Amino acid sequence: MLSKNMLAEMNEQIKHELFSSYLYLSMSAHFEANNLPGFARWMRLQSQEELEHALKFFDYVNDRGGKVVLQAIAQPQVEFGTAETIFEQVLEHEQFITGRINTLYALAVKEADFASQVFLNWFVNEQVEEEKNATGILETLKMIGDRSTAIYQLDRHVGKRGED
Ligand code: OFO
Repeated sequence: MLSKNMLAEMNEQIKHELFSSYLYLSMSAHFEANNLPGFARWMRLQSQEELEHALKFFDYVNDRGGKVVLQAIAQPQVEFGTAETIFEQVLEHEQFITGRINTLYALAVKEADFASQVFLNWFVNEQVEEEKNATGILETLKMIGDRSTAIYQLDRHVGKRGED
């Protein structure tokens, strides 16, 4: 059985994961509208991954005898800037999510909730990946600057996500 505090934090995390999914889908829509289909696809896949993250928490709460209570999800941003500023935002958002996972983990340690620690280990590793991926693309975008041919090529490259 999850503690009252842990249940509240996990329900809160479901909201954050769903918002992540919503945010990245909005970024995908932006890239679609700006003729960058590779980035649009990358964001769409990212959005789907975030939905899976939310469902991992959803299932775990149920497995531990808790009740999932879904919360309101804010409207995501609609207007975005350049690809570089978008990936800056992605990295910032993922750093925020890492902070959230750390908060949950710290609570699990404080409560000697070993099952939640094991469950959260997957997310600790995932956040290392998430930050690494966002940083990698952001660094490339910084190198490219506003050279449109290079942005076009990078768009084709990131659009191959999941194909290897
Ligand atoms: Fe992007 O890792 Fe979940 O939120």
